Amino acid sequence: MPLKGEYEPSTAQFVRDQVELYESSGGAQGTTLGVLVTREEDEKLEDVPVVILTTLGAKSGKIRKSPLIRVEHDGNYAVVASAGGAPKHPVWYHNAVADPRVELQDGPMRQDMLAREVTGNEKAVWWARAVEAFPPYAEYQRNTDREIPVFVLEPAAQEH
Ligand code: F42
Repeated sequence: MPLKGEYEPSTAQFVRDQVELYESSGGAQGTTLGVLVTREEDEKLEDVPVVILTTLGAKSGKIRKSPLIRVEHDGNYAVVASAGGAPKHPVWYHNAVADPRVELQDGPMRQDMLAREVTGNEKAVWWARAVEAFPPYAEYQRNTDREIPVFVLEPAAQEH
């Protein structure tokens, strides 16, 4: 069931713009993040796939949309609350904790998901997948004492 509420764009212009391009193109444009990535000592510019996470504002009740790196495995996804390794969690983290009902847009596909913060071995497995998709995550974690949270998103129909 799609989340209901008034959309409140991000306070960050590049984020607003990417969400706008992603959604207005039906997931055909704005679906990557150009980033310098080092893999096995080889550094090159990659267009890393991006998804759009929609959450309900934990305080405002408004619809919030965050472009995040696409980390997918067997139809489930992980989203990483890295905020570039900042000392504080991104605000959308608190939204997903307060209400696990989220929407995920991956290219043209949009689905209702349930977000579950993962820990321990399950987190380690997804963290490895996330770093494979976006190696800078490893550096972000090295550069902050904050433990960067990971949510696993499962299709809402599979409610346990
Ligand atoms: N951020 C990540 O954390 N991980 C990623 O993998 C990632 C990839 C990525 C790719 C492309 C791109 O363009 C951006 C990317 N980002 C990534 C950045 C991401 O999209 C977010 O901008 C970033 O994580 C910061 O999220 P934020 O939720 O802290 O955004 C701020 C700027 C923001 O919008 N703040 C709003 C404001 O008005 O200040 C509030 C937003 C909000 O949700 N408010 C809640 C409400 O109730 O409405 C309050 C919740 C509460 O409890 O305080």
